[in-house]
Amino acid sequence: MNRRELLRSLGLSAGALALVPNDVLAQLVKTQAMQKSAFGKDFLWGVATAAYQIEGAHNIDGKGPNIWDKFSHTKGKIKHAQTGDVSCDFYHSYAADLDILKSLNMDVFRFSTSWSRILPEGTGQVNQKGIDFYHRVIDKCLENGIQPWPTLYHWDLPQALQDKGGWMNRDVINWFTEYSNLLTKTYGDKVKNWMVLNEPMAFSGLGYLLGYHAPGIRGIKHFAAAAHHTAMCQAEGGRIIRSNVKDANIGTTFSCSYIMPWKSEDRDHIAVKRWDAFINRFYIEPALGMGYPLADLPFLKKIEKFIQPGDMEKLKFDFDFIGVQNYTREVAKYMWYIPFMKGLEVPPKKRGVTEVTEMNWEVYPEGIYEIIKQFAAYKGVKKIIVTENGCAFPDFVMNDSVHDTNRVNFYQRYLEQVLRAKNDGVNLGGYFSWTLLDNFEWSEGYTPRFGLVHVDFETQKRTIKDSGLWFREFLK
Ligand code: IFM
Repeated sequence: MNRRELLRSLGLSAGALALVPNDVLAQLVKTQAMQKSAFGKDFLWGVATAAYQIEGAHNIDGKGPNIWDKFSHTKGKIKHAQTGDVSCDFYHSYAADLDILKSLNMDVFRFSTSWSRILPEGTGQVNQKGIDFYHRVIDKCLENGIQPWPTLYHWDLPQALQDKGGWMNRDVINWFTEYSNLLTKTYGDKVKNWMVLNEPMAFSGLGYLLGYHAPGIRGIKHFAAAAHHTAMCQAEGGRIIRSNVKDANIGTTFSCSYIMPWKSEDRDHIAVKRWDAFINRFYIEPALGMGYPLADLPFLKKIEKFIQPGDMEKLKFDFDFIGVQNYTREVAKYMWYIPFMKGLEVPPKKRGVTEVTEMNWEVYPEGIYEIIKQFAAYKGVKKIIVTENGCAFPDFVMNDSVHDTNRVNFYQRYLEQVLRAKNDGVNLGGYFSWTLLDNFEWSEGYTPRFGLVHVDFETQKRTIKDSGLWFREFLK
């Protein structure tokens, strides 16, 4: 491929291409040679999204408040005091946005349903307007030839349930059962691909251990309770989908990162082991019947207090696929004085790494290869789908274009590594980019832009970025 062909395929102007450094250009040329066909004809391509991050419409048509509505309206919790009240207004613009998705030649729209839009109080009274909204989204996907892939829970617990203790209250298993039954019975005729939870470690760890995310609770005791009930719901959700949806393809997703030692010292390996048990192994192993990895996490023995007779059996579920969600790698260093973990993840800056995203996450494409291999090595994992991967960079609209060369480069390099894992024999079924639209990035507000499509939050104007155009060409 020569410069001119590259320019055409990326949708870049000659001026913009001239600004691209030579090594980046060489990589672009190399990865442009990568063909969609190399991934196989059944490999699925899609985008992933989440209700609270895109929908807006936070208090209309009967929706009840959720923990993110409350948290984002609490002073000091979100950068620049931003909220998801309006966000991308996907609630109103879903049809046009799904037309954009179709134009990018994607197969799959991964989205989550807002629990409190459907059950404003979390249980009991059903909000028909909420039910109707997801019917419209699903129907529009089907009309556009896109497969709808819902996730039952992506972090937005109804506030009414949080007022009763939320994930810390064992009753959440019954609440989640009611919600999951309602969803799968309502949409199960048209929707066959389902995911139970989005990144349980992220929402339980950030929300109930560190307090950095909603509902802003801190402490190991709270985390231990929330974590066990989350793991119980993970399996229970799988069983509910299985019993209500004929021919369902059922998965759940995990945030995960390949972890390397700071130096190759034994002590750093101890830190790696601990962090790996915590951020990568903690939720998948009970689902596979291996129990919690407490031998490597002695401080989490507290969880045993919440385990009732019969629970260990109920934690298991035979998922059809496992969703791997990867953004970066981690480097762990032993530090005896750090409570519980006896070590820390060393931030990229401290390691002299300069290639980072707006989230300050290191760009390390080999990490996705390693973590896919790690998850694929579990006996009992039948198939892996990359259900999220992406990056935030500052983007600027110029003449109706966004030349996000760094993001194009990111995707190409990560995809090369996904292909490498597939070529090694991993049963890899698909790749979903995070994400379609710039959106509300939780406590970081709207500054980190992850989308393939730029959103002007003042006007709601959409501009397909060069990365979106690259996918359009690649998937053609
Ligand atoms: O925006 C989040 C998403 O909600 C869950 N996975 C990681 C993304 C980027 O931080």
